[in-house]
Amino acid sequence: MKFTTAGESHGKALVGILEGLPSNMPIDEDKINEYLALRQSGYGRGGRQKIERDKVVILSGVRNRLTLGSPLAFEICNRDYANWQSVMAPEGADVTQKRLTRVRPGHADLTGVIKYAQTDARNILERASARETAVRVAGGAIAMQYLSELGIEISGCVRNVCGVEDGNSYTFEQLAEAKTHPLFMLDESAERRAMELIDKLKAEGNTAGGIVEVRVKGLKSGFGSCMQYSTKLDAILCGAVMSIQAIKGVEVGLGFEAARRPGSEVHDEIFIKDNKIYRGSNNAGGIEGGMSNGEEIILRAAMKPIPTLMKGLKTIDYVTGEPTTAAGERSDVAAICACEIIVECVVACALAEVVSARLGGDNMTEVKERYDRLP
Ligand code: EPS
Repeated sequence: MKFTTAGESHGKALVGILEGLPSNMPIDEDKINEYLALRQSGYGRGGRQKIERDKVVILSGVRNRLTLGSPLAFEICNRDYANWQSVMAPEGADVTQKRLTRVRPGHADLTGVIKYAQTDARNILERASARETAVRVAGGAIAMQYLSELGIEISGCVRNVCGVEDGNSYTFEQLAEAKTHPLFMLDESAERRAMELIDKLKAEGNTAGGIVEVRVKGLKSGFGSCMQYSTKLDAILCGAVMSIQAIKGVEVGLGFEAARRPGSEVHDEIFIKDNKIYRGSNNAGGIEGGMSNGEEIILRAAMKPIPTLMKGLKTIDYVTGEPTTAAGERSDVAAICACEIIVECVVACALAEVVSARLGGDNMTEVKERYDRLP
């Protein structure tokens, strides 16, 4: 399975191509659109989300709601393009408008203009923008449908917003409720404090990041491999999550905490009862030796604060070389709920690729039979 995306933030549309799906897999467009709407939701979002109403348009690879086994291409239109056509149109545009030269610290602007020999950071930010994550969510929502055919489910919640933490333990089933909360936080007291903090940061022209937790249930053991570094499941999943805009760290299971504890308080002891092997805990987060071990996969990702601050950080104008403050376009204050959805979807894509590489199978029945036969 292979997934490619294209599209600029204020261009005509975002486009995705998902190759390698088996045939005869049901595709539920409503579920894709549900995930797209969830990505747009959450407390702390900015003005752009009032313009966009993301909906997937499937262009190929599906007939009568079933995959054909051919590349599945789809698009999500940018409604904002109507306001940007004169600046962005591929067939001719006024590129003297909407120039961005006051490069933003923490964004791709400065390194991008140097690397791609541009004088206008718009030619960089349009692609570096987190708008691209809409198409990754649509692709991930399709990958989730593949995994769900095998009984593999993905869920998650927000754990921390700019230092306000929810440290409680939740079962996988409890996580489903998180998406009904304004900040996807299950601890209502922490969520209230986080919302107050977002209000305060907004008033200051500031932004917030946070930590999300995403878990996978129902994945059998043995996915990924201990035989070659590039095939290790933790490396693949963490690499995929790190590829999301603004992600600065990923943990598996206990993560960094494992380094602070002795071995006896980290490694999950193994037991057997009624001929069934199980572990007494899941500090490994479901992955040992680069392979799934049959327990829940537990990942946490840290998102840095959004780098477009209304109050503008110190920078230079790249063209004049003069010190100035960074461009402050309209911006989200926090996009941590979007981040949670995106991490789920990116994990779904990466995992579907690993699962399909092991199982193969040209049609969904064949794939299911092969999965069911695994121990
Ligand atoms: C983004 C800047 C903002 C966000 C955008 C990501 O866009 P604009 O400059 O148009 O206001 O709203 O995110 C989305 C549009 C989206 O759908 O998530 C950035 O610079 O990364």
